[in-house]
Order: sequence, then structure tokens, then C-alpha cells
Amino acid sequence: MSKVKLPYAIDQKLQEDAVRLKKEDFRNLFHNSDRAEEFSIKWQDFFLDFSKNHIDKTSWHNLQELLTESNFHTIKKSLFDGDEINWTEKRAVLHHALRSFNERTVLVNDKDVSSQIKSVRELFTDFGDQFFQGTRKGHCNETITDVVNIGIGGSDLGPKMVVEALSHYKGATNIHFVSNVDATHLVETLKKLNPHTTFFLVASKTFTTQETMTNAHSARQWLVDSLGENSVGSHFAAMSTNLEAVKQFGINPENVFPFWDFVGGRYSLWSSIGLSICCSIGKRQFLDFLAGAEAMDHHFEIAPTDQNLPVIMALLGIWYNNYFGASSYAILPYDQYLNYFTAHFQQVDMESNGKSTNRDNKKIEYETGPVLWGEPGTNGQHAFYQLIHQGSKLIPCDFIGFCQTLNPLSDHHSKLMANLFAQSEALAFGLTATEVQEELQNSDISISDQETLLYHKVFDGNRPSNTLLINRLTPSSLGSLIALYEWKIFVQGVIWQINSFDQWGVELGKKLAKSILTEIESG
Ligand code: G6Q
Repeated sequence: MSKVKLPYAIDQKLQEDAVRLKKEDFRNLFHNSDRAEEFSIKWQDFFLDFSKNHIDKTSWHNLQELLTESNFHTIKKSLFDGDEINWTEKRAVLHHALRSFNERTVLVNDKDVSSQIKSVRELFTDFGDQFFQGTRKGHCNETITDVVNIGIGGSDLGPKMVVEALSHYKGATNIHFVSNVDATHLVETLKKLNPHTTFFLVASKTFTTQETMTNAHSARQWLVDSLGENSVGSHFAAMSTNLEAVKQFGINPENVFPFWDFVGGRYSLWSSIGLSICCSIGKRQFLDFLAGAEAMDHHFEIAPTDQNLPVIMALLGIWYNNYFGASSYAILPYDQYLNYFTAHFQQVDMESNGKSTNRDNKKIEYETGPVLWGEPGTNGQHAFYQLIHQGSKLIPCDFIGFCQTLNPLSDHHSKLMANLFAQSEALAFGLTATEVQEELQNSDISISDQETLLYHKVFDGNRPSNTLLINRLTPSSLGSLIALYEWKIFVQGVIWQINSFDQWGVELGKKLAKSILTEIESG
């Protein structure tokens, strides 16, 4: 349990609830109870079962109180009103406005930017659609077959995750991602490509990031070496807020797609930074993706807190982080397409809530953002699940699965889903000494070996998890899923009283790398 209390009156009751519930066995909680119905929620084609958690009516009620005491409702309203809730950078937080199709005004410094957002969206989605359709030609009039996105962090992880997740829906062009300043990343990617049929997207909010600029200049040289200086205009595009720097790089102004300071890097896949996604899945499906996210935004904005998916998941996260001493949690998607899902949210969550200064600019000592990790199932089962089942640490898990598969091949999907359900069941209910004994007695293992094994084969159980089931992986459902996790992180930041939208830790690293480079180069 976190030694330092959250600064709310309800904290005392929550501490008591935690002491009581730690002693409760999940088997007892489920016995003759309707908790599977009580602690589950359906929204559109999403179903969240959160019954396998250390909660009961009282603690669940008390957890909701954190929202009232932390002024969650007022801060949420400020966010949707476009107030500068990112107070250290004096910026509004409006990435959600990029996925909005309604007529709502989006005020930034008293100016409505909604039509600007919509016209840039039109421009970059039309541009991206040409690659999806396979109609975009290069300098020598050959059809572009490959697009390389050059970016890092928020300008790489999110788009890469979505392109991979929606590869079932891809069109004519292959998309590649280069992020590491280690030349190997660029060299190995370009080895497979032909300059005549390759197009580069330089994705950088600031257009000053060392890794991205270095890779972009080397990619430019690779192109120019084969096709000459004049080819750059028809093989490069840029997405940035720094239009002056883009101009200096020499990118054709027709291929430049802006976005704005009110969109944080790790939340920018909804902006023109998501152009690589659009090149892969085309305009229509990209708009479906945005619309799916918008539906989740609407749900988050209006649903009562006890029926609100992001709020429910946020409160459960706080519960384990601050009252059960859990310092990490795992996202375990049972779908190979979500290969990079956890990696993306590792950035979004840890960069957003890895903070320890509060809204009053004071150092805080209670626990804030946890370490997030995970891998798609079932691979993780054969690797690190051992520790989740029998290790000394409490690691709450989110299992994510899709009811329908996009690749119906014999019984693969049934087996995949059977594994998902088996894992959450084993974590929750474990295996008692009596059950292990019975199993051993029916085996041909010697009595003395049985005695030894008994101690090792017992599973304590009572290890919490959420199970999130979604009907099918589509652009729209993926949009909703990403927005769900984004809002969850926001709610937690409000309760911890931190700024989830700045990233001074990242900025310091960027600055130091520059000064050390000067030292290395001067010997
Ligand atoms: C995200 C972070 C960080 C950022 C990268 C790339 O929220 O600020 O991951 O996205 O450092 O920055 P640029 O897009 O400016 O190149």
C-alpha cells in the first residue's frame, strides 16, 4: 500500500476498504453473487467485465467520491471548453477536436479554429488517399509503392501502432517507419526500397528533433543521389507545427500539412501526423477511425461516472496504484494486429502521468503513474505470465479480445479466446492445495514428489484483471479503443493533480544530447 495518502477526505475510508478487501477471497466474492452483472458494462460493441477486481459496493462507491473531491467534472468541462489545462506550456488540450465531425466551435485564444481543423483534415486525407488507391506518381512518373514515415516518439509510435493494427484494411502502398538515429534503422529500411517508387513523410511537431532531422536529411541524400535534386518536391511531404523550418528543409508547399500546439505529440495521431495511417487505409476508413474515437469522446463526456468506461478503468488503476501497492500494470491484447498497442500506450501513459509536481507547483509524494508493459497474448503466456500468476508482485492486467476474428482459419480464434478466458480465470481463482492434491493423487507421481510439488503448484489467485471484449477490430472500434485509454489517463492525471500534457523529462534529454554532441564532435 502506498504510504503517502491521496489528499482527499475519502482517502481514509478507501484505506480501510483496501484492508478489508485484501482479505476477501475472489471465490467468496463470486459465490452466490451477481457481481458479474453488477461489475460489467456494455457500450456499443464493447463489453467490459471488471468483476474480477478487489471491489465491492462500498469501495466502488467510495472510489467514485475521488472524482468529486478532485474537481474532475469542472476540469473535464475546462478541457472540452478549450481552456489552457496544460498550464506549464500555457496550451489548451484539443486533440479530441481533430476527430470531431460536429458543428461545435473550438475556441483557441478566443478564435474558432474548427474550420481550420476541418480544412486541413480534408487536405491531408485527400493526399493520403492517393497512396491507398495507388494513383500517386513519383518524379519519373512511376507509381509510388512504399511510404517511409520518418519521426520519433509521438510522431512514430501512434501511427505505427495504428498502421499495424489496421493492416487488414490496407490499400496499394506499403508503409515503413524509421525512428532511431542509429543509421541501421534507415539503411536497413532503404535497402529494400527503390528511390523511384518511394515517398517520405517527415513527421515532427517541432521539426527540430535531432533523430528525425538526421534521418530526413540522410533519406533526402539517398533520393537525390539516384534521382537528382529536382526529385525532392515529388518524393517528400511534411507534417509539423513549425512551417518555417519545413520551408527551410525545402519541401514542396503543396505537400506540407500543418497541425497545432494544442495537440500533444503523443496524442497527435489524429492530426496530419496520422497521414501514414491514411496512406495505408485511405480516406474513408481513416474518417471511420476518427468517428469511432469521437463516439468514445461523446460517451466520456456525457455518461454518468459509474457507467463511463474510461472513468471505470481509471478508478481501478488508482485503486491498485495507491491502495494496493501495485507499481506496474499490464495491457495484454489477444490479437496479433495489436502488436504495438502496449508500446504506444506505454508512451502515452508514462509520459503523461510520470510526474511528481502538482497543480499548485508543489512536489507530491503519493504514487502517480505506474510502469506499463505487456505483449500480445498468447506469446506473453510463454514468457512473463509466470510472474503475474505466482510472483511476489501484484500486477493488475487488462485483457483485450475481439469476438470475431479477421482471419477465420480453422480453430485458431477459439483457441486464442480460450487462452484469454483461462488466464483471467486462473489469476482470479487460482488453484487451492486441495485441488492440487486431487490432481497429484490421480497421477503416477511418487508420494514424496507429490509432497514437494504441492507447495509449488498452488496458485493463490485473487489477482485482479479487467476483460475488455470488442465485437471486431475495425477502424472505428480501434478509434474508440484508443480514445478510451487516452481518457483513462486524463482522469487519473486529474485525481493525482498533475499535468498530463507536458513532458519536461523528454525536453531535457533532447537538450543534453545536443550539447554532448558538440563535445563529441570537438573531440
Ligand atoms: C510526445 C513527446 C515526444 C515527441 C517526440 C518527437 O508527446 O513530446 O515523444 O513526440 O520527441 O517530437 P517531434 O514531433 O517534435 O519531432
